[in-house]
This record gives sequence, C-alpha cells and structure tokens, in this order.
Amino acid sequence: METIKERFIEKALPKVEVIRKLKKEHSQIPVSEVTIGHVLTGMKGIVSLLTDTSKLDPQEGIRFRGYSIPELQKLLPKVQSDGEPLPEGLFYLMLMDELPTPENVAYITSEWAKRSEVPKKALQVIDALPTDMHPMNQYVAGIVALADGSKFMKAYQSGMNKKDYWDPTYEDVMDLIAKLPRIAAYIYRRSYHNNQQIDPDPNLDWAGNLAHMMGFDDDEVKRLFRLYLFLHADHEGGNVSAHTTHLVGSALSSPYQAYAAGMLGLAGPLHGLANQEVIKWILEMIKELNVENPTKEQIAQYVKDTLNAGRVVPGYGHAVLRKTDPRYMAQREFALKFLPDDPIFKVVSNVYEVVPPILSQIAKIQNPWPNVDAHSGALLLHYGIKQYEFYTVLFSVSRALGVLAQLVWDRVYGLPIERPKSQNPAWFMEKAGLKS
Ligand code: CMX
Repeated sequence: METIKERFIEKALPKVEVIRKLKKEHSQIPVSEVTIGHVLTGMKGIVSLLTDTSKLDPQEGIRFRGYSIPELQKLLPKVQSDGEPLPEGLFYLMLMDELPTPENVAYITSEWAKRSEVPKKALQVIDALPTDMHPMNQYVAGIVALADGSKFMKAYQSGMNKKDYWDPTYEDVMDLIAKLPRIAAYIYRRSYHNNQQIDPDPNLDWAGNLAHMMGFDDDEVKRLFRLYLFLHADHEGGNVSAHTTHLVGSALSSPYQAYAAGMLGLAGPLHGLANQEVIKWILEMIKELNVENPTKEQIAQYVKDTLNAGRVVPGYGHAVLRKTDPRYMAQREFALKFLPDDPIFKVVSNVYEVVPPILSQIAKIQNPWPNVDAHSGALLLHYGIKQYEFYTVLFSVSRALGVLAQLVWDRVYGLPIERPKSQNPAWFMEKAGLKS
C-alpha cells in the first residue's frame, strides 16, 4: 500500500470509532428542530449532514479543515513564493486533515499525472456529441463514460467486505480527479478550437496543466488557474453539488456516478452556472447600453430592470453567507494585482458598489452581497477565455476536490443510504391546524 493511503486509514480508524460511538450511544440527542418553514425554504439551517472537509460561517465564509482562505494562501505550498496555493495541497488537507508538506503535494501531483490518461472509450463518447452541446453536458457525459472503469464497482461486484469500501473509493477518487483536466481541456479544444488537442506537460502541476492543455501557457493564466481551482473546491456539505454527490454516493453508486450527479446540480443557474450567467448579464448590459463602461446610475437602472423582469441578479446572494464571499475578495485581490485596468473588472467593481444597496432594500433577500461567481468570469475573460458557457466546467474540476475527498470519508465511516421522509400538503396543513 502507498504511503498516503496507509497514513489515511491510520488517521481515519479512530474517527470511525467516534462515529460508531455517537450512533450507538447518542443517537437520540436532538441537533436541529425542523419546522414547516424549513421544509418550504429548502431545508436551510437544518443540521442533518456529516461533513469533514469544510465548514461555512455566514459572517466569515469558508474554512477548510479549520483554515480560512487567507490562512491557506500563506500556509499551502505554492509554485512561486508570492503565488497561489496549489489545489493539490488543499485536497491533501481535506483528505488527510493535516497541512501538507511540499513533498506531500509533489506526491499528489505525480500520482495524478500517472493516473491522468483518459481511456479512448470516454473520448469517443464525447466525440459523439455535437460540438455546440453545452460544455457541462459534454463534461458529465465524459465522466459517466469513465464510470465503467470504476474500481469500486468492480470490487463490489466481486463481493468486497463493507469495511473495505473506502479503499477502491480512494482509488477511483484519485483516478477521477487526475483525469478531469484532460476531459475539460478536451471539450474546450473540441468545441472552440477545431478539435486541435494539446498534450499535457509532464512537468506541470494539475492546475497549470489544465491551463496548458486548454492552450494558455502564459504564467499568469497558470497562476489564475491555481487560484481558481483552490477557491472553488468545497463549500460545506449542504450545497447542491456536495449534497448530491454525497446522496448519490450513499446508494453506493461509484464515485464517478456520484460526482457526475453532483455536477449536474452544479450546472443549475442558481448554483455553479451562475458564473456564466454573471458574465452573460454584464456583456448584455454593455451591449444594450451601447457603452464600454456603464456609469453606476446606468448599472443601477439595469439591476432594477432585471429585478422587475422577475429575474435574479446573478452572482449576488447566498443561502448561507451574509457578507461578501471571501472567495470573491481573493479574486478581487488577484485582479487588483494583475489586471487593475481591465474594463470588465472595472464594471464588476462598479456592480459591487451598486448592487448590495439595491438588494438590501428588498426585505425577502437574505444576503445582498456578492458570491464567488460574481467575479470569476471577469478574470477568465481577461486572459482570453471568452467562451463563458465553459466556465462551470472549470468550477466542476475544482469542486471534485472537496466532494470526492468527502466521499472517501463517507465510505470510511460506512454512512448509510440517505432516505428522508416526505409528506403531502394535507399532512402539513393538518400539522398547522388547517383544514385541507
Ligand atoms: N437577485 C434577485 N432576487 C434574489 C437574489 C438575487 N441575487 N438573491 C435572492 N433573491 C430572492 C430569491 O429568489 C427569493 O425570492 P422568492 O422568495 O421570490 O423565491 C428571495 O430573494 C429569498 O432568497 P434568499 O433566502 O435570500 O436566498 P436563497 O437561499 O433562496 O437563494 C441563491 C440563494 C444564491 C440561489 C440566490 O441568492 C440567487 O438566486 N442568487 C443569484 C444566483 C447566484 O448567484 N447563484 C450562485 C450562488 C453561489 C454558488 O452556488 O455558486
């Protein structure tokens, strides 16, 4: 057995005992009260999931295994000393619950490079799709095509013991994450660059290679990709992509199937697709107003028109956060450092000044502040990644790190199949003392 796997299970087993003890001896302790309001507002705030990898505080934002984004920007290994954390390091932290050394990160980079070859069968599935099919649909089709190679499913079919589930899950997770940059870049080159594919560079890290295979060799783009794949990796367990991956994984579907399902959730405009919606909205505003740099008054009017049309302002609001998303701030800092004069960045900055005061006036909106998706498109656009329909694929590549690290933990704990209870409207009316 390889070192990380050996150390992982050594660390994990005592935690398995804790979970067993909680289940056996403390099952009856209530952790949340469930009201009709919870059921009808998307179950927000009900504590009902077990997640190790990260925790979201409404005021402070995300912490990965206890570390905030600014802390990890200092503590995780980087390529340049003033550079961005390597996503490999964040994966290591989420999986192993300890900060990685540069050697640990180098090990993960080399493991993923070794496992990165995408079988021809999966590429043929993508090749069979129209090139103008939405990249997220192509991406998920590619992942599903990989599922036939699942080591977990093979071991399950051969009668694997329950206590060993985590082991082939770990193998699938490492195989799958390794292949994601190639699948993503393959779709990008196929849809937007005449299918002229670019081979990976064995000397590059996971994120740097994604930029390279998409056709971007500028050092700044590689830096942006490291930041991007670091920032989008995880956001606690209840968001649609994480929860779906966990839920589908609870049926013992393979990690490929569970992740594919999760990414179909990320493909929704209220979740990850918001990154394409933001840039689409900004470009449409610029086109409609026929100006390059709309004034704050023009932006305010456009925001009001969007709201009056019964649409959401993309990139603003959040189910949990009640402050500006620190992932937004980290991207803003990158923009201030590398592209302070970019015209779209200036529009994004003006939108940031205009939108929160308007949304704050609408009582039902819980959070008027920008989320991660309000900024990412402007950075990608600056470096020539204009095809905004592709943006959610990049989010997906990153999100694999958190949801799949957690899936290994789910399988170590032996978490059961999820099956909450549902009731019809008459049942709720009766609970409320109303006649049906
Ligand atoms: N623009 C207009 N209306 C908004 C709004 C926004 N940015 N944010 C919230 N609202 C509305 C909701 O649509 C809801 O209206 P109804 O009651 O009429 O349905 C009401 O305000 C209450 O919503 P909430 O409790 O504040 O927020 P939710 O938890 O229901 O929704 C979110 C959260 C993110 C879906 C919502 O803020 C939104 O639609 N934002 C725009 C889309 C977006 O940026 N999504 C990306 C989120 C980050 C990510 O997952 O990647």
